[in-house]
Parts: sequence; C-alpha cells; structure tokens
Amino acid sequence: MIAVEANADGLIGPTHSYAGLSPGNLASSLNRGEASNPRAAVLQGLQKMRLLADLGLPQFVLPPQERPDIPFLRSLGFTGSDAAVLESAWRNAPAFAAAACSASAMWAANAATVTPSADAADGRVHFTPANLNTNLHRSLEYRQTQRSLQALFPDPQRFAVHDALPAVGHLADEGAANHVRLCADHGAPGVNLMVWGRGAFEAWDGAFPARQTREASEAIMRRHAASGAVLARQGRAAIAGGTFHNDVVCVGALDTLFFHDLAFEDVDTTRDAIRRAARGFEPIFVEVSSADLPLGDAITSYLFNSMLIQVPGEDRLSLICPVETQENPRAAAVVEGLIASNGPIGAVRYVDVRQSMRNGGGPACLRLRVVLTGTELAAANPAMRMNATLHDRLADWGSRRYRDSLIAADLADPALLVETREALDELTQILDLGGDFYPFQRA
Ligand code: SUG
Repeated sequence: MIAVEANADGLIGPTHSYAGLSPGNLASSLNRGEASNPRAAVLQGLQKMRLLADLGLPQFVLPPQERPDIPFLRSLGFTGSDAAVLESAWRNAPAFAAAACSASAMWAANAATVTPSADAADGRVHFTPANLNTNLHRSLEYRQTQRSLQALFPDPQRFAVHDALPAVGHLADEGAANHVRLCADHGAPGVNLMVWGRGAFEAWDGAFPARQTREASEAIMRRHAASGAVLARQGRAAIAGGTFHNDVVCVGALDTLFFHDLAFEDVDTTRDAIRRAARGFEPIFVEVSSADLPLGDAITSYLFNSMLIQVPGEDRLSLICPVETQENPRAAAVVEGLIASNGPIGAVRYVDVRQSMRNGGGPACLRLRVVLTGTELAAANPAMRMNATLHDRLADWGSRRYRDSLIAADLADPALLVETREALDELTQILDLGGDFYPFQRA
C-alpha cells in the first residue's frame, strides 16, 4: 500500500504564556514569568506549517483549545459569571487559574498516539488521545483533543478515535512524543518503538517526573491491535537531565533512528529488539555520543526535537531544526557532520519557533505525524488542510486577534476571555468546525 506521512500541527492559542507549569522541562521552568508574544508565536507556527506544505507533505491544523478553561474552574467550585469565576480563581487558587489558561494543546506530538492502518489489525488508522495526567494544565486537554481528531478524521470506517486511557498515574500517557515508527516505506508494516519512563507500580524516586508508564504504552498497542511493538525504557539519566519526553533526545523516520546515547536505559537491547521486529528492512542507527554532544547541549539546542522527513524528490532525509540548533556550535557541528557523511540524513532546514521553544516545545513537539494512504488522506477534513490560502487567512486572523505581549497578570483580565472567545468563534468558521465545537459555543 502506498502511504504518505502527513503532519497535523497544533495552532498556537491566544493565551500562549510562560507560567513554569512543567517540572522537569527546563525551558518551562527557566522562562517562568517572562512576557510571551502570542501573535509572534502563532505566526511562527503557521510559517512552519506552510514550509512543510510547500515541501509537499500533507499538512493539517489542529485548532487551539478554549482557554481560560472556565468549565474546569467551575468544577472546582468557582461560581458566578465567567468573568467572576476567572477573577476569583486567580485570587484564591492562582496555580489552578494558571493551569486553566495554558495554551499547551499547541504541542500536538502529545495529542495522541497514532497507529497507521498498515500496522492495525482492522485496517483502520487508530488514535488514542493522551491523558497527559502528569501535569495539571495538560490533563485538561484530552477531551477537546478527541473532538479535534474526530473533526479532522470523521469517517469511522477508516479512522478509530478512541477515548484516552483512564486518567490515573498508573496509565500516564504523553502520546506520540514517546513513539517512533520505523519502516521500509510509510505504507509498509512498521516497528512501533514505544518508550516509557517508569513502571505503573514502580516506586519512582527521580527528581523529575517520568511521564509515560510502560503499562500505558502496552495498553495503547493492545487497543490499537498494533503489530511491530517494541517497548524500551527511557534513560533514567536522560529524564534527570531534563528529557521530559523521549522526543527531546530521539527522532526516527523510515529506516533511520537518530538518537542521543543517553536516550535509552539499555541502548544495545533496544537496538537488537528493533532489528528483530523490523520486517523487510535493515534499520539504520545514527547515534550521537555524549562526548560529541553533552545531554545539556542536546536539550538546549533541541537537535533531536527536529522533524526528520522525506522531502518528495530528495533521496536522503531532511532535518527541520529549530534555529537554536544552529546557534549551538556543538549541535551545529553534529548536523554538518551528518550532511557531509554518506549517511541517511542529507539536508537541514532551520525554522524559527522561538516562542514555543521557550516552553520546551520544538518543531517536532508542534506536530502529530499521521501516516495515511491515498483514500485516507482524501477522507480527512479538507477545511483543516494547510495551503497558501489557509495560511494567509490564519495569519491575518492571528495578526488581528492575538496580543503581542502577555504576562501572568493579563491572563486574569476578563477582556482577554472575551477576546479569546471571539477569536475562536471566528476560527471555527475559517476551519468549518460548526457552531458547537467549543464548550463556550455550546453553553
Ligand atoms: O508538556 N510545555 C510542554 C512542552 C511539550 C513539548 N512536547 C514534546 N516534547 N513533544 C510540556 O512540558 C510548559 C507550559 C508553561 O510552563 O507555561 C509546557 O507545558
């Protein structure tokens, strides 16, 4: 079967801010309290989507979620008008109010785990929205994420959009950020590398949280009836150094796995298991040593949070790296070395997603990869597909609707609540999502 790799990126929302909500994500902690620029953020994200679409990869947009999340605050007992709920929550429970304002659904790599039809026993594409229950602000995403995926992939004959796993610590799930699929070509059966940080019943004593349990990864492969599963433990040292998702130190595409030597607890066993699971191809391992790129540089440069893509018409793979990679001499040297070699990675393109990067979200965090056959691609919602026209409409929308500076105090402003709803209301028209997509539209 012939298939292509599409990307669905999270459109960055109007409340994009730096609230320091993710322990173990060093950028999030470091930039806590800084002023953000939501308008620049949304335009940067759109520019990246446009680049991918122009390179010939199908590109889709996942809408931002409704924030501030007033229904969440009401569930905590805040009452009165929406403005009163927001004001009272900020006064009495600021940590909950901050969580309710986060635009974190932008990082679509955490939206879901995806199994292409080539790997699923029933021949459908399967999605499990991630419960994201390690961090409060992210645990608010999965219901609306499910709705977004259903809007993008509406045909149940071809697409199975599951519920999230039960939202408990034992089944903590962060979606595709801990999943890498390797294959001979996209339409062929793949190896599904599922990377987990801790066991469900293990006493975890790491300084930073391990966000994915082995049991969550197993449950997803089971419910998708997915072939080619390989489970691997994330390096404990990597988590301790700030690798809150495996995709901070590892990315793969087609037959190539590109990773840092601390990514897995046991690199040799992981490599062997991938080799054994690979059908019809010999995996290529491109490992970068700590000597060439210390973990700290891997994390600040986000070299491995690049997208690794096959550009139509090119014979070697391309990296889509953040400009921060180029600015880190060691990381830039690794990239130059790869391109100069005869290895599988032959080109690099740099993108500016600095607004997202300051919260620990690089190019790969912003996208969810979905491998689709021709008929599946045709069954995806065309109104959510990026092209020059949609790019320009969304860039105009963001330029008109988004503020160019936000600090914590602004998030408590009832005027921002009105602005975000007006923006999202207009967005549902642009993306043809109907008049009841957001909770505020259904109220
Ligand atoms: O979950 N940052 C996100 C970044 C997610 C990156 N995704 C992948 N690596 N796939 C997180 O830690 C910070 C929000 C704040 O602090 O305001 C945040 O949620």
